[in-house]
Amino acid sequence: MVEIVAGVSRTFNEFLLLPNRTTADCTPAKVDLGTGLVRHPVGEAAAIRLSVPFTSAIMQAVSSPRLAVALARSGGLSFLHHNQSVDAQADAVRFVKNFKAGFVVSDTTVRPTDPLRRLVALMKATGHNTAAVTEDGSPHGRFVGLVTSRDFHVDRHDLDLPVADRMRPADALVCGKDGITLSEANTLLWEERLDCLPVVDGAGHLQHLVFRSDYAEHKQFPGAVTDAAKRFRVGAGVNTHDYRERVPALVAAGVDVLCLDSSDGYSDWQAEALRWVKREFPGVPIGGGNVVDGEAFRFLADAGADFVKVGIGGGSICITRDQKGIGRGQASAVMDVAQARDAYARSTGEYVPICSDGGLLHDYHMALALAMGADFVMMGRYFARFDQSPGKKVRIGGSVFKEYWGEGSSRARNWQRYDQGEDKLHFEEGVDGYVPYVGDLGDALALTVAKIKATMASCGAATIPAFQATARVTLVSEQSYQENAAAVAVRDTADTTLD
Ligand code: RVP
Repeated sequence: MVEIVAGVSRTFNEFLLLPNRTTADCTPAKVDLGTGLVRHPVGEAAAIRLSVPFTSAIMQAVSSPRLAVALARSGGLSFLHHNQSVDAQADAVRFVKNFKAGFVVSDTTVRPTDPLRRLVALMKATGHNTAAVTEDGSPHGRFVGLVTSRDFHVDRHDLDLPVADRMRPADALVCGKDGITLSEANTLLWEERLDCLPVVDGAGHLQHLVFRSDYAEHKQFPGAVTDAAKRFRVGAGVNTHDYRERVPALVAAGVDVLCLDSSDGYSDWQAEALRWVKREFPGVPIGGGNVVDGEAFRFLADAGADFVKVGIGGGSICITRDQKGIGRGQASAVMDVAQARDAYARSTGEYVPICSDGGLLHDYHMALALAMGADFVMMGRYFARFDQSPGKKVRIGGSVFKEYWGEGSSRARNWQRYDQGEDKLHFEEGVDGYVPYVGDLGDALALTVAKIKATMASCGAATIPAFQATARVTLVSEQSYQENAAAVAVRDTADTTLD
């Protein structure tokens, strides 16, 4: 006889937060969105913490190395997708780990013998006014000098002259030694009144350039998520098929945290993969999922999961519920799993964070997910809208969009994830579409963070654990839901009219 689980399966749209008393010291500026990413003893801090509770989805259309850098810089973390070869994913991890904020590899580089004409063309192509001069014209060639657009004038100088005639030679320049920290480089820039500091290794080869004009940007991201060596942290998705090859390569590339990625994580395959990783790489945290109830949470936590992802069928591009009839309203799933996490913490002394994954359409949904017990959230659609996501920008009817497709769509051809081995009949669990283009990740995330801090201040909570402990939510009636939808429609029409 089928069991009917008690309670209705509810989504975030059905709830609103009630304000609690806001004490004088609970201002948005004092709200701390820091959160633990991985399993830790109750009462202690997690080995990896995020400054803001946001991770980007394990998806081709979302988590590129470029987005991973931007998100870690803003205080969150990306999980680079595994729908690519082991080597390509390891390279992506390496890109993020080797990325040195403020240190750029020269993209405007010439030989001393090149004519100024070539330099002018290159500057036009890259849009940069400072060029490195190296012996062979490569970004890491032997450093010979610097030349900027102030060193010559297209009307005053013969453009057939060699660059060497107008450049400032290396021996007349202040250079940094390879290994210099960003703060040491910035000190040199200011003390020596430089616009650009070339960083050169012991053999005289150019490594990076540090620009004064980037100084403000380096100072802007105090919450960046970095490891002990100040490198950005990055995660990677793995599957239950090729983890024995994939995980060692990702670990060798320097990955900080792994996550098993499956639309249904309550399986013996996940438990086996978790145990294998814990045995072979005990120092590398790994999450599991996705699940939608407490029973599945305990199963993965017992198998060693360092965090558990919650959500089946709620993703904006997901059609798993239509195709397989499997899933649960995200609000109900998060609340159920959060209860199991707390019970697990009480009985074992181990806190295993949970992540609400998918279906967060509005910023207030993120606040609801945290209030209902999520330690952090994972989002696809939200991040796919930014400059840093890999999808192409397209113009449709006067508006700009970015491509966004599900990992279960035929475009992603991620059959490994859904293939059950024997059965070669495939069906799609995701769709291929567009999301409105928004611009820079850092700018948009700052606005989202401001909104969530304001919500938490209204609810009288200055930290995520306090929010989880004291938040009160109410169910909205169908009537009030309709009224709100009507108000939103009026506002959206007004926005359009203003355009
Ligand atoms: P959203 O943020 O609502 O776009 O959802 C992203 C989540 O959707 C992912 O983290 C993943 O769990 C799920 N997903 C990704 N692809 C598909 C699919 O093709 N069905 N679903």
